[in-house]
Amino acid sequence: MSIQKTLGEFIVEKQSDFPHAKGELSALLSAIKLAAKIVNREINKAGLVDITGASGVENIQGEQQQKLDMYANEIFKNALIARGEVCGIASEEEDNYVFFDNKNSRNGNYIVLMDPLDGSSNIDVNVSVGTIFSIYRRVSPLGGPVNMEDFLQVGRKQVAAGYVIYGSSTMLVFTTGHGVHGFTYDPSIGVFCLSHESLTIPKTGKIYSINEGNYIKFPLGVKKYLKYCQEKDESTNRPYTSRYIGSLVADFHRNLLKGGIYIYPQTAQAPSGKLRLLYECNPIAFLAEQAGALATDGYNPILDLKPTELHQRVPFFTGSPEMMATAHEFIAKFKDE
Ligand code: P6P
Repeated sequence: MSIQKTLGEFIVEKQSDFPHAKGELSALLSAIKLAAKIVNREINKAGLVDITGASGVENIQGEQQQKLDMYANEIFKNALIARGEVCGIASEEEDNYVFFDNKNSRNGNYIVLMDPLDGSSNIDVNVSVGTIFSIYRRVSPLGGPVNMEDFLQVGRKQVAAGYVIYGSSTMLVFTTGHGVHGFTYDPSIGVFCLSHESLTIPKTGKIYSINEGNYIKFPLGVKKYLKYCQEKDESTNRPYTSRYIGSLVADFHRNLLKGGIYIYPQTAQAPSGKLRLLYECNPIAFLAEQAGALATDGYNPILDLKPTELHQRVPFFTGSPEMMATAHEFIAKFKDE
């Protein structure tokens, strides 16, 4: 029986892949690994203890904060503070960025942006949810406070990014710019084991993921692309299959493995779409490009967009390159209608 490589062993083995890191990025990823195990434990018993459901508090997005959202935020924040490599974080659950102002952390070289529990409205109905994280080197002077410039870096500057998916099994999927690698959690021994090395998305697929309930509000090009997906044409394997569970991490992960496209477009009411650039779209886009997929706002690569504010939203298209090319053609063709 072969013993799979653990995440810890993999990080040590790939140490030379981490730019500048003298083991710091490795320690940072280990902190994320620890926090993921703790959050996983709480999610797996969420139905048993009073930790599901809304907390009665709204976050800056004006969304009902779920208790597990806040719990996950604290767990990841504390795990990162404890390690000293991180000098500050930004989070969907925090109105502003947080400076880790202690002697241990203020010399940290890295900042982390995260969505601690994405898709959390699914928790109460036992549907997969996820954590998304994005890691940059700080640009502010070492030893001093972090500032907004640290957090508004363009996505291409990320040194690492990943997600944890709490699903039928719990997986941690990450990249440091040298491919995308997936680790499946084995709770019987408490370790993440390498299960998907060098993940690469199929060039095309048969799955499209979008909330079709918003159809009448979509731009014409998106509507035309959806009709294209639904038409019968055996030569291009259509009609495609619609799969959308309202959890970006789960929808992206499935499409990464099977091929597909995920779309959260702008609408007249939400001209910038819904998903947040810094801690949802940028990390997923880094993973996407590392896995041979594309990630755009319908026109430009997500990773090239210059952020202007912490919680800004962008339209988000990501998936198999051939499906993305076709979607872009429809969007370009009907962009002025
Ligand atoms: P809707 C979850 O709130 C999220 O940010 C993504 O995980 C998910 O894909 C999307 O929003 C779902 O949004 O409007 O379709 O419910």
